[in-house]
Amino acid sequence: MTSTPAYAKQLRQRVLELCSRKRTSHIGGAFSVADILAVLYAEILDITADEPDAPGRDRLFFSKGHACTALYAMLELRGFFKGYDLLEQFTENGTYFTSHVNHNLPGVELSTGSLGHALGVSCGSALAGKRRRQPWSVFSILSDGELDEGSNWEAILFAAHHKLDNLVAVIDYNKIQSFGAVSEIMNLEPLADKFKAFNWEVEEVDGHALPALQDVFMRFKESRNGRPKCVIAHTVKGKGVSFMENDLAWHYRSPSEADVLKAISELEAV
Ligand SMILES: Cc1ncc(C[n+]2csc(CCOP(=O)(O)OP(=O)(O)O)c2C)c(N)n1
Ligand SMILES: [Mg+2]
Repeated sequence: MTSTPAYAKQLRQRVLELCSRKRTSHIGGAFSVADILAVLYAEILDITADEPDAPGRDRLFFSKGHACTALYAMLELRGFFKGYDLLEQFTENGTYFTSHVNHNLPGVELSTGSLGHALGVSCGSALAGKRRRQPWSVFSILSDGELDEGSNWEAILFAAHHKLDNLVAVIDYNKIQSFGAVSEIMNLEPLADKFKAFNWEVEEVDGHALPALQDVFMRFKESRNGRPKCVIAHTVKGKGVSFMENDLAWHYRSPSEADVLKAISELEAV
């Protein structure tokens, strides 16, 4: 069986390959969320490639749809894309592997890319689960920049009102959005206090510490205490490749051949 660290490493390698081969962007945000996805798919979510639409599955909504390469790579590693050639088809006309997340693909709950929408849909899914007395959980992965969207705060209010304790929001808090630092463009702090004031249970965690992620995800998944949960995952945009880390340029830039060689050697050394 593949270990969680191996998933995280293979995921980053595949993201690098996809972004460089197809000259696409958003590698920084794909790398910041890589460890979160690896832990969720390897250790937490009750989802199987054999039956991606199983009624009793856990639901994962990936709101930061621009970082689609991370989700696609993870689903591919978990066997969801048998019969597809992700590398060949990614961004090509007429395929479902669009450059923002596409729900026509197996294992994908919702098309995303227009930021600020998945948490509201996650609330609907969680509410449906509770009303039907279903045991499954809903995870919703958001970027920090997209918390500027007012629709999220409406969903945050709604989730607490409806006691959606089967909902876990995960914030990929990499401190950078498309045109600069989150703190300069629209400061979120004190972020944990904001969620607490909205009556959510909140924990902050190093978003690259796999055991810590596993621990909080598992506890939050199992807890049914009447409160929605938020994991604020402190991450690094571009995590894993030194010259991409904390550099805004890698929100847009696609890696050249020389960048790829350098990046591969760093990723292999882990
Ligand atoms: C509603 C909406 N407005 C604008 C954009 C353009 N856009 C793409 S990514 C992005 C922000 C990127 O920063 P962040 O949300 O923090 O994502 P991450 O750092 O995780 O890549 C924006 C504004 C969009 N996708 N959706
Ligand atoms: Mg960000």
